[in-house]
Amino acid sequence: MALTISLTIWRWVERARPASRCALTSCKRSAHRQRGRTEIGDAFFSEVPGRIAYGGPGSSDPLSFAVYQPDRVVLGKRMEDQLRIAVCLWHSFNWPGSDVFGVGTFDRPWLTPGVDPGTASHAKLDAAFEFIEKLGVPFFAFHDRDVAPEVRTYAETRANLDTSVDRIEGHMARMGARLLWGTANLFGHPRYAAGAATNPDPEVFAYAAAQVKTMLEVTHRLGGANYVLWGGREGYETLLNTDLAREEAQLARFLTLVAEHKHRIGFTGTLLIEPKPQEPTKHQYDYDVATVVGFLQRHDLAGEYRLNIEANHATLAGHSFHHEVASAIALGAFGSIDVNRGDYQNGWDTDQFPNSVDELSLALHEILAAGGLTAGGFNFDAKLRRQSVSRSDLFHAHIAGIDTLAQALLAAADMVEHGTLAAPREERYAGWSGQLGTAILSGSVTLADLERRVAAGGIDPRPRSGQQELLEGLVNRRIWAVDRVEGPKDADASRAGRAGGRRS
Ligand code: XUL
Ligand code: CO
Repeated sequence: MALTISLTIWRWVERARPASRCALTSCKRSAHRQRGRTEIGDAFFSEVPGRIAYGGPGSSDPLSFAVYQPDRVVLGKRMEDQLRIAVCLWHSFNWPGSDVFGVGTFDRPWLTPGVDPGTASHAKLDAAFEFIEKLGVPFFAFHDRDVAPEVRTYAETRANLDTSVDRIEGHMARMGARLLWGTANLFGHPRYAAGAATNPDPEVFAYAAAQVKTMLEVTHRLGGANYVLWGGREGYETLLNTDLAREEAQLARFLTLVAEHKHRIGFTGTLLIEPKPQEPTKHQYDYDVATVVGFLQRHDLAGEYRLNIEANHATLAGHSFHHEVASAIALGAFGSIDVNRGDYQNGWDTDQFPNSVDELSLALHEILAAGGLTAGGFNFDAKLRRQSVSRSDLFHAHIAGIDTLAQALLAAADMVEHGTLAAPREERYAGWSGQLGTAILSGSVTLADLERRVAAGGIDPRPRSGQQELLEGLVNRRIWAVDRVEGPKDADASRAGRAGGRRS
């Protein structure tokens, strides 16, 4: 009975998938499993015929950008160079659409159980790079296990990784794609259930070290701009079995070894730590920006690491994304962004594609006002919803997210050009540039000196408005007024034209 049902489901699945859609060749499905074929047949995303073009805000074609124009100059840089957008291989190509209550729903043939791992990795990579090329974004990001799932032995997994990296290198050369960051998956395998660097067993620490050494070298080989460490399970489930001081020392040792190896191999990219407060563990040591910066300073690592801030991790920590970006900039530790959002009605990492121009404008304003991105970028570390089972859904998600980001960039640049927030902020702190403020900050006055001045009647401060509602209104005006249609290409002409036309 059970067998009959399984066979019926299998036949139904086979019929539901048109043969031309199988990434593992034009397809006798069981045959490619037997023969372990590596060649790829039809394009995986054949329903998207070519590169996604700019259609403008009026276009009715959902497979076009309404706002994103890579060559449009914004604050003196091409939009593509301001945003440095990356596609994330993990969520978009290596996650089957499973959740805690159900199996995968997505059409990802390379994740089918039993497919030869090499064949599967190649099919996955070819589909991923077809996607990146059609989307027309410059970067991608991946974990070691996204392209080489763990097999029987370390040596075999390592050999598969090398083969996948060769293939990645070929795709990069062919289409000029760049690696925003590489990272090692130190959270999926059961050996990491009690952490990687913070594991009570030093052999697990050693295994994690081997993985990170390898991926750091792979990232270096591929010319990666950054290397990310996300402490997926560096935390605890219960304090009853946890020695906090010991685990902190282990994590510091691990991060020191990674920094040493970076210098040993001559990797010039930035090392990034990605804060997250919890999930999958109850408590994660890299809780938020301030916690990580404190940790780095305690262990003399602040010069070696910057931060990869994820929007949804910020909200999980009880902060806004804006807060985390502003904090990292204020602490001199800003690096890069994972731009997925959460859902305000639930408290876990839903990893959704961004859709709020208002929220992103404020974060982007902080980044632009601080000089813009350098090695970092905007990585779409985002997942489709489990019901988004069409191949084109991956395009729609990225197009909508990229347009949101592009619109937020225009709004943020507009605020920078108008000094919408900079001018009132400068005015608010003006006293600190005066005689009293500089005397206090330079350390040339004591508490007793200050008391004497107050008692002498020379100091009698009056409350002043913080102007919150005024500023909120001004920000909204800039967001609403922003020009979605490309203006003059020349940066100065663009600035002059905009500043003259619509001053707030
Ligand atoms: C998990 C997460 C990861 C890191 C890289 O929440 O954000 O994808 O970005 O391991
Ligand atoms: Co992330």
